[in-house]
This record gives sequence, C-alpha cells and structure tokens, in this order.
Amino acid sequence: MGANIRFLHHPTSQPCRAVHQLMLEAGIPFDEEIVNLMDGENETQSFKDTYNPTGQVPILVDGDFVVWESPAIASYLAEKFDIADNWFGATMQQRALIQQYCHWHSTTLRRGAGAFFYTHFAECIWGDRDYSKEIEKGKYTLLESMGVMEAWLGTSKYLCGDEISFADLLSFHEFMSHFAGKIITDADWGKHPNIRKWFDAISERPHTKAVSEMIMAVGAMRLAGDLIPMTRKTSLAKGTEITPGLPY
Ligand SMILES: N[C@@H](CCC(=O)N[C@@H](CS)C(=O)NCC(=O)O)C(=O)O
Repeated sequence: MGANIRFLHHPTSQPCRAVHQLMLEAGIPFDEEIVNLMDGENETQSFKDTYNPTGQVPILVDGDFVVWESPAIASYLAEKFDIADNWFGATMQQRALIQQYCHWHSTTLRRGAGAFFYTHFAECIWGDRDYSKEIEKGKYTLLESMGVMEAWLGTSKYLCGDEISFADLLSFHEFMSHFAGKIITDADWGKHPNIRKWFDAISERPHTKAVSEMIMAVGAMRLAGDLIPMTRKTSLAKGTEITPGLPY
C-alpha cells in the first residue's frame, strides 16, 4: 500500500463503478480496497465510525481526509488531479449542468435501482418472498426517469453536452445493472432509442467492460437461477423498500 488515495468500493455497486471508471479513464492512481458488502462488512460500527456513518460505499480516503457520495468523490478527484475538463466541466455553466444531473439522479434514476435489487439480490438475502410491490415501484421510477432522459439525450450526444462527463458514468452504471439483470425489456429499450444509442456508445469505451465484469457475472448467475452467496440480512438498496422499517 503506497501513498495513493484509497478507493473503498464493491464492483456490484453502481455509484462505485461510476467513480472507478472515472479514475481509470482519467488515469488517476489509486489503491483499491473491496468492502465485503455481501457479508455486511460495511455495516459494522467500526466501519461506520472510521469511514461513513451511513455504511455505504463508495468512499475515498486521501490521507486523513475521507469523503463519500459518488459525485462529491468525483468532484474532489477532478480538482485534485486536474483531470480533463470534459469530466467535470470547463465552464461555470458546464459544471452547473453536471451538478444538475447528479442532483436529479439521486432521487430519480438511482431509486429505480430497487428494481434490480428486489429482482435479483433480495432472494439471496431473505429467501423466496413476494417482492413484487418493490419491483413494481422500482420499475415505475426507472421508466419515469427514462422518459426524462430520452428527451434530454435527444438534444445532445451526452447528458451534459457533446462530450462525456461524470454525469454519464453515474447514469450509465445504473443502466448497466439493469442490462446485466435484464430489468429493462426489449420493448422498453425500443421506446427509448436515444438512451439505447448512448448506452451502446459508453459500453464500447475501453474501461467499461472491466469495471462491469462482476455485475455481468451476477446478472448471469441470477438469470440462470443461481443464488449469490450472502450472509447479510439487510438491504443493499436502502430507501427503495415500500414499507420503511421492514427487514426487506
Ligand atoms: N448516494 C450514494 C449511494 C451509495 C450507495 O447506495 N451505496 C450502496 C451500494 S450501491 C451501499 O453501499 N449499500 C450498502 C448498504 O447500504 O449497506 C452515492 O452516490 O455514493
């Protein structure tokens, strides 16, 4: 372990993959530490006390400084490493648009992750139960968000202009989970051609495959009917349940 920044993450996590891809694309040196979300390492009190009271990843540690929430991490990295302007904006307006996307994302598309979680992870945690209400809510939120994004991507190649930015990576990795788990039907992709074109373009980027390898493997296992080994008993997608306080 050197003097590099430390990146605490798990490759099944959408916001972790967005930050991971940014670091690879921008050539930022980092030491990678996988946090075992499957067994709830992130929920121990010592983890929360040391890194993040919410227990969530991604987390960046730079010496004594700790920051969590993926857009905050990305903006810190952009400044610290003076990365190419496309990632966090060259002008005040571009930076505002990227922030605009990140704020919109956290209460919309990100909440749609419940569709993936309750379709594929919930059974591995709590067994074979009825998750249909949560899945329905997740899909509704996902499709509602896709409607907004379809219009958005009709006016520019990427979400915040004609160059890729961190907003695209943040968004793309939500879709990558849905793609891996076949949450979005062919008919729904067909109704959103701008999103599909954008998704396919980012899929072709050199680092996308490596960053997405584990979620593709998880999707393939679940679609084949296999369970992912997990000992945690709590949600990985907190806030997407229908009844707050229930164990699922
Ligand atoms: N808004 C946060 C979301 C982070 C998040 O949802 N992390 C999930 C993984 S995708 C997590 O750590 N879940 C574990 C848990 O809640 O115990 C960000 O963008 O960084």
